[in-house]
Amino acid sequence: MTKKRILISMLVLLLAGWSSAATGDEDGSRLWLRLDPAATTATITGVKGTAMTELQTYWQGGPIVLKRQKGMPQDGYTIKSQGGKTVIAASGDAGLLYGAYHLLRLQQTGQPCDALDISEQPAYDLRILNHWDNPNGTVERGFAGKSIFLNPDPARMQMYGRANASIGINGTVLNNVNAKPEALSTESLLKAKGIADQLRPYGIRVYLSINFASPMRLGGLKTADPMEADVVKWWRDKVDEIYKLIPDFGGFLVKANSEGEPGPQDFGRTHADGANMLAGVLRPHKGIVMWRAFVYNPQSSDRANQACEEFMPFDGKFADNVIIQIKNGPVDFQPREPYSPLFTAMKQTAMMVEFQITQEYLGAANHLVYLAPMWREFFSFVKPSSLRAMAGVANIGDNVNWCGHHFAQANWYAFGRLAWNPSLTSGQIAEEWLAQTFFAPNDNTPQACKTQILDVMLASHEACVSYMMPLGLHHIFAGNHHYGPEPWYKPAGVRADWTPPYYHKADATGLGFDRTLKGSANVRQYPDELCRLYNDINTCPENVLTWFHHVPWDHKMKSGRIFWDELCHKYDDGVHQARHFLAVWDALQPYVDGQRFGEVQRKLRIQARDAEWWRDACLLYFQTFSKRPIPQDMEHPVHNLDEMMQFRIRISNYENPACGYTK
Ligand code: GCW
Repeated sequence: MTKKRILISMLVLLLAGWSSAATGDEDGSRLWLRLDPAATTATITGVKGTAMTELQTYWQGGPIVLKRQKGMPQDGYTIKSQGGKTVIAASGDAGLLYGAYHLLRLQQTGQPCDALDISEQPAYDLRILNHWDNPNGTVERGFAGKSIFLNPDPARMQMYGRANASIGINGTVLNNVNAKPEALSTESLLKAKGIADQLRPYGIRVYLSINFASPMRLGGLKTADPMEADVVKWWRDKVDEIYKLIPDFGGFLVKANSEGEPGPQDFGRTHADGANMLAGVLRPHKGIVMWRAFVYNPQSSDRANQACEEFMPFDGKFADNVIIQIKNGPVDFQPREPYSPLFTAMKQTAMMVEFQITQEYLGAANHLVYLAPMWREFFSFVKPSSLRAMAGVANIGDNVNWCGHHFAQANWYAFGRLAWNPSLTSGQIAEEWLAQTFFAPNDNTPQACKTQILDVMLASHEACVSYMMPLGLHHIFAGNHHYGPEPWYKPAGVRADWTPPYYHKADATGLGFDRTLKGSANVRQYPDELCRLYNDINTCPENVLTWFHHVPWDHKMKSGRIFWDELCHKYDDGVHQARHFLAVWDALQPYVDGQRFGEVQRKLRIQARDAEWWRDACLLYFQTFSKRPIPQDMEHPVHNLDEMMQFRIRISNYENPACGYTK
């Protein structure tokens, strides 16, 4: 080859490389941390550790000093520009790490980094992910593949550590709350130790879910009665074994006497007896017990009443290292629920909220539903300062993109950011996530496109509520997989509180669950002012109307429409919004890499079809009770009810719904 030809072919190669870097496909595996290693290593001095390594690798600015400073709040940090340097100060390694990620976030979102005077501290000391991962690698309500902890891959664990640390998450429960006794076998503990060792550099402690009957089923004892000395001894020995392996082990998460899981009530003891016994053996090691309030039995006339009924008698009776972990709503992670009244009823008990990041009831990993607005809604009722901690049920699996849907990563991100600071707005969080995940500071995406996709995120939760369960409807999902609509589902032999008719109570007079003082009196569990508000059909907010009332089909709504017409319009609005989301995304094609663009587009198409499926199935079914026409001024169903009732979702494994509704 002549010199000239060599030069030309080099140029061609260079250009090819350059163009694929500019438009190159991305698989989403880097999450929001799409930082490229810095070309030259910046001068980072001071405390050595993960903060220093991260900055040395990714920081593209001037010199940084990492400084330990006594007396600062746990995990808090300051970042100050001083004499040409940036000084990050914190009392410990975790604070320095959070400060480092703060700085990297500024860099990645293109913000000025030269005159900084930042001071941060988290709202909660405990910011914890709950993984519902099973020992065989499946993930309950997981839609992103298998458990990342099955065969923990070091590179993946490192990325998991970095991602969590970058948003302030500092704890992880490694296994499902439906826990197998084997979770505490020596073999499992050794595995947990391996994971703990990999996550420690990122300030993350590990916790385990336990099976309350472990002393019997693993230890061979005759009982698991928390008042029996040999049971207490079994737990003490087990806990000692754990702390020998994992000196900074966080503690236990417990689902007891719920949905068939064993608990202290099986031995004639109370939740307080059970929780306090475990708290006692963990206390010398500074471990905690997170005891879940998600308990209900099939006999009750209103499942929404039960957490208060079961837990109020024990308010003030739990040990100080027990935290009661309460789902945000009184039933179960529905698209919209009022807040769980236990949060305002309990006065002398440490509480934490459990949000569900994985979209069990929100379209799995197929629908774009940004959850920050839903969580912020919870905080408009429950004061953040009344809580001790925050937990989120993870949406993470071994899929290349971690969460199954590129936009589901935003929910992991938002959970961490809100656990750090629950008063951040949904918009702020979405904007910074989008900037890091999709748009580089100097890219050429038109501002209008950026604003539109931000608006899609912000509207997505309400849209999903509209096309699935507007106006306070809840739990009208298909049995088991909870993906599509099945408001008619009521097979013989299934307990009533697992079937939709228990919740919607559709009949010739109207729709909804009467939880007023004349009904199940659930309203009484709320503070007086809210009780009055919810109890009266004319003052009850319409977005929870059928949650609290059996609403007559002709009830006059604020819009002037009758309830039936309003319901129809809500469903239809939801469908139109879902289609609009797709249109907004399509306009982004020139500005997003091909792989992620295509993957998101495919999911948005599923979402738009599913929205139609929801609308048609629910309206046609409820119409058999309302006997009223679909209003003329909206789109009419394009399916038939029989077709909808016969339709079975085509998924071999319901925990991984590959596709939504298609004919
Ligand atoms: O929402 C229900 C889920 C179960 C889950 C349970 C719980 C882990 O359908 O899959 O079990 O709640 O939170 O314990």
